[in-house]
Amino acid sequence: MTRSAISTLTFFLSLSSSAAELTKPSSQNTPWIPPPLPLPPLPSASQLKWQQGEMAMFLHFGPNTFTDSEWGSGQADPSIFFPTNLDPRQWAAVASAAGFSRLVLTAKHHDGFCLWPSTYTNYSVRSSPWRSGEGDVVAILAAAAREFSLGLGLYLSPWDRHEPCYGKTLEYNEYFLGQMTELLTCYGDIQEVWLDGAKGKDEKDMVYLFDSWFELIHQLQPGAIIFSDAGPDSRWIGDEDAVAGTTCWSLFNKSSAAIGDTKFEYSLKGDPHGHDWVAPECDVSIRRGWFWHSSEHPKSPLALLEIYYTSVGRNCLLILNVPPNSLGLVSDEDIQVLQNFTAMRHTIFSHNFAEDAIVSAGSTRGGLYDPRFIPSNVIQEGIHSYWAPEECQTNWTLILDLRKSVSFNVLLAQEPIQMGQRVMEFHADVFIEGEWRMVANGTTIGYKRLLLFPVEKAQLLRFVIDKSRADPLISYLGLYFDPFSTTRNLLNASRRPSFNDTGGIGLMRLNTTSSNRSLVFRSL
Ligand code: FUL
Repeated sequence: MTRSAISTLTFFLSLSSSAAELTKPSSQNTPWIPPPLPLPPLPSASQLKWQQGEMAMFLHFGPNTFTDSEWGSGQADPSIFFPTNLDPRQWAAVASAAGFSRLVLTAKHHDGFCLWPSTYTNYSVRSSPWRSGEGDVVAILAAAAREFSLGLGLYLSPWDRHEPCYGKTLEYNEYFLGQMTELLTCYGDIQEVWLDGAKGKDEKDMVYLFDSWFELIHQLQPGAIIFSDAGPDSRWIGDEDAVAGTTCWSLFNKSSAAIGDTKFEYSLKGDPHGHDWVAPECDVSIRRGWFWHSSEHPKSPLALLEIYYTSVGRNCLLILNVPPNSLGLVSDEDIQVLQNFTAMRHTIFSHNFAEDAIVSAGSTRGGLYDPRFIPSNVIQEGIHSYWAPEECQTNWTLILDLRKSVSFNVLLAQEPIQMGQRVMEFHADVFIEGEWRMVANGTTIGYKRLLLFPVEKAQLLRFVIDKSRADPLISYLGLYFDPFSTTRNLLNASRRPSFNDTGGIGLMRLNTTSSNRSLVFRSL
């Protein structure tokens, strides 16, 4: 060990925050220093709750499930919709067992067929033989979600290939908001409204009055997160593979984005100078297509684990599509894959090697007598306790003494995002053979950052924040062992071709200009 390494180590370990040091001496009546100022933009209470949910289950279900198609023409006879064993309770049970916090259903996909008996169209479950036209998939799912304490989200496709008034601005926007109102007033708490910008190449021009939609949604369901290419609450990351940018900010400028005209690089990374908090959401299907097809099979559990690292592990919410089959059930093979995926996450994340670490820091806001900002807060789970450095420091370092040498290959870091997303660059070193050796580095952290690296055996880990928008705050550091993944594929993970890149009608890019408070869409 070099002389400077020994002295650095001795210095940090002398700062370690053992329980004895945390008791404020009674003679010392110095008032506590308040928490640092939050750094805007900040997430709303709903955005915070949404992000802590981490994973949602997407359910693509409708006539396409029975016609073996992805983008239904809108002409399929409603009699085709006849799931003999439809059981949304089973969907909810599967989601709950696999650790999903929400269910998001395609209440209406592009074919225009409504899974609830909308009063504005005959193209719905009401015209199907399922339950003699008396059924309501949204209602049954809402009850199942409540039973399993899951949130409910709904996807109402703007593009409607059945509805005759599609293309007529006033009529269709009235129609759409009428349906939206039914969905947001008849089924209890709706936590997410999912909107996309997909539209077929030769489709009619259509002006969606997005601002009015957003206002109505927030008025009827103040706690709902609105997802679209451009927010306002969560944004598409720009691919359907759930591979977010290794740099991934929740900061964003809504005015720089438009629904149906995604700037992929901008959506993928977010914007460190963004004025809005628009958290990233990654959508991907467990199978190749979004709807169930008898010829398709689920991805492997390992592929899902990789997706978890590149989405949840990069500050995003993962919305994983698990399409019910034509019986109306999640297929056994999908359930098996989800069970193995869950077991893998459990194996990795149920043992944190840093759980009992002695933690020290270069500096601590308010000193070590004030328990609110002490280094050991980073081994308390969650984002509500955190370590804060003294103000005006540039040495932002935490050292974790694991008490014995252990093998690990995953680092989990979290920021208390309720205080703003701050960290711009960081790295982690292990102390091996008398020297600090870097094992991982990154740019953004956000709500959750997972870094996988070749297995290291060490007792000391040094976490250094190299660059930050303001004093960095760290709420959690964990060290884990992942026996399943190889770093080769993960370190290089980038965008893979998505379903809509390769087949079907293809996504049309739309050109957007602003007109008053609504967005105007024109075909390119
Ligand atoms: C896209 C749609 O075109 C796909 O069919 C699917 O619903 C996906 C989640 O969103 O925009």
